[in-house]
Parts: sequence; C-alpha cells; structure tokens
Amino acid sequence: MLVFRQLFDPASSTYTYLLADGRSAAAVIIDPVFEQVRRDAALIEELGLRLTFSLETHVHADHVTGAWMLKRRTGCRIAVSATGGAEGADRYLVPDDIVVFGERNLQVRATPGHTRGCLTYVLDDRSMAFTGDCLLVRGSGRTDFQEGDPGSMYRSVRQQIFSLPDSCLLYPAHDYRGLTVTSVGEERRFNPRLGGEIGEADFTGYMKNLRLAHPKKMDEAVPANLKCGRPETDPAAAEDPMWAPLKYTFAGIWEIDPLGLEEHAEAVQILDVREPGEFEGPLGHIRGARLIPLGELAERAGELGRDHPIVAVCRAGSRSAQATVILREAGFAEVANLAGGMLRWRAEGHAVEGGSA
Ligand SMILES: N[C@@H](CCC(=O)N[C@@H](CS)C(=O)NCC(=O)O)C(=O)O
Ligand SMILES: [Fe+2]
Repeated sequence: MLVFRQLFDPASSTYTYLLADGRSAAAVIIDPVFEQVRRDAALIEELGLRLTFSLETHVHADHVTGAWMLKRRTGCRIAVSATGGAEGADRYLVPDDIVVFGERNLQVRATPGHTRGCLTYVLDDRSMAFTGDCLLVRGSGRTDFQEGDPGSMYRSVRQQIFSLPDSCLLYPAHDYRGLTVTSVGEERRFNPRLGGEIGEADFTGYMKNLRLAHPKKMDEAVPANLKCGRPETDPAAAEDPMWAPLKYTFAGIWEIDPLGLEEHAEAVQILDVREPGEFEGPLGHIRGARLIPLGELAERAGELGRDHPIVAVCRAGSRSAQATVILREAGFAEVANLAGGMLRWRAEGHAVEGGSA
C-alpha cells in the first residue's frame, strides 16, 4: 500500500509530497519547505512513518528547502541532483538512480530546462511522477534564470515526461491557480506551451516572452538551497517553546500531555474552558484551575496573567484546542492544550479536585 500526501505552502505556492510504503513505514518527502518543517514532521510522526530521504527536484529560487531541518529532526538523508551545484547532501542523484523506500521506489530522470539540475521522480509502477518546475499543470517552469534553457526543457518534457503512460499522474512543484494534479495524456493534448504539434521553436518563442518578475526571495533562497537549507546560524530549535515539553500536531496545535502538565503545574496557569456544571461535575477539575467557559474566553482573556504560560483544559481536549487559538489571537504567546483533556488526565491517574471516583 502506498501512503501519499500532497502538502501546500501558501506563501510560495509550493507543493511538497510525502510518499511512504505502508508496509514498512519507510517514507520520502519531495521538496519540503523550510517554514513548513514543523507541520510536515508532525504529519510524519502521526502517520507512524520513518523518513528515509528528503529529495529535491531542483535548487529552488523562490523558497528555502526544509531538507536540512528535516534531517536534523528525523535523521533522514538528503538527496539532490548531482548537477544542481548544492553542497552538503548525503546522496547525489544521477539519471536512472533508484531511490528506495521500503518495498517501493522512485526512478530519477534528468529533466533540465528550468534549471540545469532539475529532476523528475517517477514512481515504480509509473502511476505517478513528480515533475518539479519542469512541467506544471497546463504550463511549465520558467527558463530565464539559473541556467534555464527553453530548448532543453522542451526536450525534457517530450523525451522524459511525455514518454510515460498517458494515465501517469503528474504532480508539479508549484501551481499558482490552486490546480493540484494532471496526467501525461491530458498535458500531451492540452498543454498550451508543450502539447499537440507545438515544436521546439514555438516553445522557445513562448518562453522568451513570459516577462515574469524574479521571485521575491531569490537572493535569500538560492544561496540557502545550495547548502540544502542549512541556516547561517544554528537555530537550535530556537522557535520551539521551551517552557514545557510540548508537541506540535498536524492540526496546528501545541499540546502538553498529562505527565508534562503535572511536572510543570506550578509554573503555568491552568485554564478550564468547560461549562460551570462540568467543572463542578463528576470528572472534577485540576487543582488550581481557573474556569472561563470557551464561549466567554474571547471577552474575558484579559483576566489571565501574561507572566505565566497557559494550559487550556476541557473534557476531551477539543474545546481547549480552540481555546489556544483564541488565546493566541488575544496575544498570548505561550499557550498549550492538555492532550486528551480531563478524560485522559484521569485515565492516567492524575489527581482531581471534586468529582466522583
Ligand atoms: N511571484 C513568485 C514567482 C515565482 C516563480 O517565478 N516561480 C518559478 C518557479 S521557481 C516559475 O517557474 N514560475 C512559473 C510561472 O510563474 O509561470 C515569487 O516571487 O516567488
Ligand atoms: Fe523553481
């Protein structure tokens, strides 16, 4: 079984792809984005996967890769094109290399044109290919910088991508209109730059007149990507909260587990967002908890101190997750959700005030 996820970075309109062999849990990620590493790592953990490789389709000009940060977090290896010029990778890929993850694999194809080192990754059964910024949905990557060349892009698409089965789904590294996927058959017919009877000279003429502004982050992104996204100064998880052992979820919430809260209870404010009847009801409440029902929280957030982190609590952990969102909007930076709420707190044997046994 193949595990497959298409992830999106809205700031750069980049697609990141997570693929895994369901049986062995071995996974690869293609084109991770620096700012989304925490999200992607949370998904990998929640799905129970083991990241073996972070792969790049090319040296990106518009965003910094998350490869180095993912390697630090997960121990994965970084693989890049041998001809892209990037330093610090663990593996340098050449055409026809096979990247194995469990019982599945990706075949490497050279598809230069957007950059000299652009790669396309083709899934073992040729049902999917990841084309980077070579072929986009009804479009193509630009060819006007980073040794781009319309002639080689035309040949890459015609020889390396259109030679795949018509049914092969194509997943690009970007889409600026929100389109997510296409196929070889439809691009061969309908791609306005590269499909049908369009010749190399037609394509070159088209590309010479795109008139696109350079990517806004180009001066930052290219040097960083030539080092596989290694930051200038070691961030040492600088942005991760340090006040307690917190876990970030793919849902976008910082969570603390019952044991973590027990150990840090003295240093935090415990905010119970259930209704008063629940607070005094059979589940009881955590000692020292302050009650502000979720429906009143936005108005009454000013009652909370700004000098101590806040842990939000409810019955099962869902209303309190929303409480953390409301508190962040109200300007509280150090907030977390008690994972599993009072139900888990009690199930794991932690003390309550009030309530029934
Ligand atoms: N406005 C975007 C431009 C992004 C851009 O130039 N993207 C490249 C890929 S790195 C491309 O090929 N774009 C094709 C297009 O926009 O049609 C930015 O500032 O980042
Ligand atoms: Fe690109």
